[in-house]
Amino acid sequence: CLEVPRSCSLAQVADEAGFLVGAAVDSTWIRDPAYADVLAAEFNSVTAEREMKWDAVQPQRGTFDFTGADEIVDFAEQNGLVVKGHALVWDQEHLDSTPDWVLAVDDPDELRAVLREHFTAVLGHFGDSVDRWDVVNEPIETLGVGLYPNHFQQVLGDRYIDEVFALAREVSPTTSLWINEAAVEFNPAKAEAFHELVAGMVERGVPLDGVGLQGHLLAGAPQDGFLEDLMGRFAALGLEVGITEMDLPVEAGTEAEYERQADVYAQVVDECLAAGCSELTTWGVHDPQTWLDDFMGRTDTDPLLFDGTFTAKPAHAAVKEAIASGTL
Ligand code: 9MR
Repeated sequence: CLEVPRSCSLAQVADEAGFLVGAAVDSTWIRDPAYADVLAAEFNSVTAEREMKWDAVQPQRGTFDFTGADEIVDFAEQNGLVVKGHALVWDQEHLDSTPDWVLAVDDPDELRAVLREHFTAVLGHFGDSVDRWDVVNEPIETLGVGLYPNHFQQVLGDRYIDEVFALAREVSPTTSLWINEAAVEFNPAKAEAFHELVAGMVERGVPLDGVGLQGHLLAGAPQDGFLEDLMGRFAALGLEVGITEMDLPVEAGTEAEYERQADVYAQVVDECLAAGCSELTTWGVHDPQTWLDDFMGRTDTDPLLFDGTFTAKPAHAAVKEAIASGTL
């Protein structure tokens, strides 16, 4: 497959390269047989797009619901896909990923107890069936350089990140623990702030195994070499590094735009491999699944590798070729 990538599926190429190529998925989509077929044939890992988040798994204190997440894990096990857990701690204004009952806990010790209950139940439930977790998602301000003033930072202070990583390691000694950040691809100042945060964690001996750059490329292609340099600096800290949520909206579903999109996907994979990164996840399997249509108020952002009929787009071939040529 690495010699002639076009004769193989994306997953076959990735398997031979020792690379993970993943998609964000949802149990409601997996029930569509056409979607399930493409997912099983073309990807070798999955991330739950929403069903492992706090609001989904513990909507009320002590009330757990793993229904959707378990469907994803079962599908992954039946089809030999690696599962990435997303996300233990993530609180962003206007998104309901942390339920209100958690946001109402403003006593530090009580919040620590709540975190311990959550981590114990969730990490215990999934055990080894989830390969690794995003322990903290989006620690830095969306467009800034300071720590995001989320509920955990407000109640526990800046060291909440160190604390929750230590807790995750204590509760699950073997799970790989990741930190995941958005919008660094076009923002050198934020990228520096994120690097400084991560380097500080490593220096303090915080149990951190991997760094995810989300790769929602709303502003188009990153500057040549930017990702390679940044990912290389994370790898140099002894950490795994990956692109965890890539999508790239295009102006319209025209062939020229799809070719341009393919070039950017190839650029990202090239730079990822050159920096020693080991994975690319796209934030959805096919264009109709994307969150970007809602976010951008359009119906044609077409940011993924497959179109609405599950036909592979030029970006799909480009990613295969980039993985093969970056590995050989
Ligand atoms: O795509 C996800 C959307 O379906 C959810 O409603 C939303 C809130 O849970 O989260 C979206 O995924 C986000 C991811 O978890 C973290 N990075 C940004 C993604 C897009 O908002």
